[in-house]
Amino acid sequence: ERRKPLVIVTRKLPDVIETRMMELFQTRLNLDDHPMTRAELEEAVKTADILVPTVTDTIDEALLNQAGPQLKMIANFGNGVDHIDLRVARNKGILVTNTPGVLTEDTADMTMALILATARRLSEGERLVRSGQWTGWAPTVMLGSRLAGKRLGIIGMGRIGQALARRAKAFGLSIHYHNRKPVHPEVEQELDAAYWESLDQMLARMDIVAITCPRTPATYHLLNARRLALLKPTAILVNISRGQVVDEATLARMLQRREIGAAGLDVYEDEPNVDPKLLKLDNVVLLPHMASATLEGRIDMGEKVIVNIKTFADGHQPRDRVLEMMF
Ligand code: 8YV
Repeated sequence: ERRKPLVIVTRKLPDVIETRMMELFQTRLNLDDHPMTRAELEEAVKTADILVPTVTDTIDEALLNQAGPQLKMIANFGNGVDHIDLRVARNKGILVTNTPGVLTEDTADMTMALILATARRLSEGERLVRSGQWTGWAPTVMLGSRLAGKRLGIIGMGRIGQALARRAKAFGLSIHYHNRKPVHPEVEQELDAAYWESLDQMLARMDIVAITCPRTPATYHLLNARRLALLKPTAILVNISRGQVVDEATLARMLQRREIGAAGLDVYEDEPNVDPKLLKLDNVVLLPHMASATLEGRIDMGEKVIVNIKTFADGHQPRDRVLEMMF
């Protein structure tokens, strides 16, 4: 029998996943779930055959240069792979996989939740009740804006963007999107979605903008100061992608000056640090990177990681292989 690969998992995963991994592989877990230190990560890449990192692990060139020749695979627990230097991994012959598909619906749910929460001032209303300052119903207090009839612009029409479009349609929003290329005409028709080749033109005309694209070299600060200034002063911006897609400091300043209506954010440029200006604003809804966080989703993600590792260990090409050119 072939030697079982040594798999090092950087964070605590659901128990069922850890148990299954222990059965299948020689597995080293992180039971108390502290974010791995740089020294621990260095040790991991020197000894593991297969590393299972998450978004909290920076797998950069310097780290990969410390990797031993036994490291053959990085089976990421998560979709986004912006924390992994794909070019260096490829040059070193290290296969990278991710977990697409299984977190689509949960993440789209949370995107819709952020749209609702910002448009209808959900967090603000709850803060009012909890503060004890609520003086009772009044006709012109806590007025939000109606979703039905408004325009939603989706940046990145992949799985999550499409799942969001389906939900948003049911709320009466008209669907617009910007993507590197239009989606299949049948999908476009089903979603009733209008393609904007020009992101700038789309931004200027939307009531709500949702960011659902991956963080790649091409999307870093895609919403920079110039593009944020194109938004209507009443616009709502929602981001469940990666913080680095938006210039966070500029966004915070513009929200403070009411040059942008509201923002719903699940991700930040320098997690877990959040621009302190944002914390003081009432027109923002702030979540701690939890858009995919359901128990079912985490188990599905773990199962996907296991299938990817097993496929690779059996000498086959895993379906969720991530290629640098995909980004
Ligand atoms: C994960 C995510 O929680 O998959 C992603 O890209 O941002 C989240 O769903 C996290 O990345 C796990 O590594």
